[in-house]
Amino acid sequence: MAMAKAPTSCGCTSTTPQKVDPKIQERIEKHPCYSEEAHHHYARMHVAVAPACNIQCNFCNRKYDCANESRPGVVSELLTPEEAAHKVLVIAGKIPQMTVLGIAGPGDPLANPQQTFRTFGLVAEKAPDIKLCLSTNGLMLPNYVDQIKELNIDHVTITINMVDPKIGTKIYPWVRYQRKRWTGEEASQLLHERQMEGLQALQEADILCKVNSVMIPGINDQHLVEVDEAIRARGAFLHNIMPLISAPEHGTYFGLNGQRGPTPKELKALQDSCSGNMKMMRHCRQCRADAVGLLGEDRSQEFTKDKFLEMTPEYNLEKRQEVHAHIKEVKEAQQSAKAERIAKKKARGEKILIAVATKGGGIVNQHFGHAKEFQIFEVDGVEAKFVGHRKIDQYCQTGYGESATLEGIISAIQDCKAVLASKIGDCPEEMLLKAGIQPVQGYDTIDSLALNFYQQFKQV
Ligand code: CLF
Ligand code: SF4
Repeated sequence: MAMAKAPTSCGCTSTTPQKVDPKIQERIEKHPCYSEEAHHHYARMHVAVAPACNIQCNFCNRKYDCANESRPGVVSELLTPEEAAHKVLVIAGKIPQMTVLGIAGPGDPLANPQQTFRTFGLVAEKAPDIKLCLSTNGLMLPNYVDQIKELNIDHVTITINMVDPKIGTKIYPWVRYQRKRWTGEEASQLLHERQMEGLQALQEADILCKVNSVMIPGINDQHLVEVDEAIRARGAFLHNIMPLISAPEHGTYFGLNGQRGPTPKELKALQDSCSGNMKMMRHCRQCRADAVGLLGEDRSQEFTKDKFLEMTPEYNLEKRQEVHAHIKEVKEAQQSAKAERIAKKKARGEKILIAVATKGGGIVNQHFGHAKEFQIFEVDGVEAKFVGHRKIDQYCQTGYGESATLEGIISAIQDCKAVLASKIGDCPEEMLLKAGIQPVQGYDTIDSLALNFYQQFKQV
């Protein structure tokens, strides 16, 4: 997708709209980015087919993937549309819960329209149950909304970091449009107008649109409230405010000039002030342009070009539908258990945070030492609500844990009262207890283990 190279894993909380029209619910229920609930069960994949970009963002270094949806410093292997379609069919067979194909770079997909649309066309023809998703900086969007609609691309993300061109001059040094290089306020004015026009056109075409914004402290942080209002007024379905990730080694203008990213607290405060009664995405992981798997996992290394080109596609629609039907059953059972509990209990207690090691499915099913992130749940005795994630270094890499790594992990979850994992070793158990975090081992639904812990916690 096309966004500036900057931000990264947002440590955000996530919310799918409280009340969503059932028809829209159907359109998002298997999309892990558009539905927080779906992200526990369904995976997405990206194919890196779009190398060129038509703007410059101050948080981007062109040596790496588009930072609008990627972690800075990540480089993806470029694919042709045919290679990309082959990869999609391979992964659709191996990971049947993969329901969405996104094109998000490494440059801007709409600055590479032939490659982007050819890839989507090939996949639509061979794997009709896979949702198509596109992410762009928006400059060329108005030109392509008809083609997007024709190809049934139902999810489009635009990265919008400003609606005031004066602020834009601090983010975008130039824009290339109609064979001309635009600079200064004119460049940001043009980008802004094209983004708004594109957003409006998506709404008129009934295509679901998410807006990503990179939060840049001191530049657009306060201004993003205005951006939020402007995009919602034009029909954006979801707003994803991501933190700028900026370091000198990324070689970006911001990185080299000491521009800092927001703290998790600043990010959350801004997300809260924008959330109102609308949808705010808080479960974004700022993926790579070749990401594969659940949002919280990265399986891209299993499917590098040398590997997937040797694999035979085993796409099987019937088998995929069976897997999806099973996921639906599991989700429904978890939802009805939750509804039952909510109906029984009236008073909600004090809220506490709990860290969870999970490989997805709404289950505590991962060893403490294997986790690369913890999902964070806010528990009040009635429900356990997903509120974000914390990336960590994996404790157990070679069969043994590193004590320096453990210290880092504990400091990342020090505001949590407990950590839930399917197994926790003696050493981390001891250190967690010392830090005042209760280690809880079990293999069950997150809801069930989190609420059991809450009861014990309140009794102490
Ligand atoms: Fe990919 Fe983006 Fe589509 Fe999702 S990602 S193109 S909407 S399928 Fe998702 Fe990744 Fe965040 Fe993007 S977690 S960076 S929001
Ligand atoms: Fe980089 Fe272009 Fe993406 Fe901006 S839109 S982050 S310049 S690739």
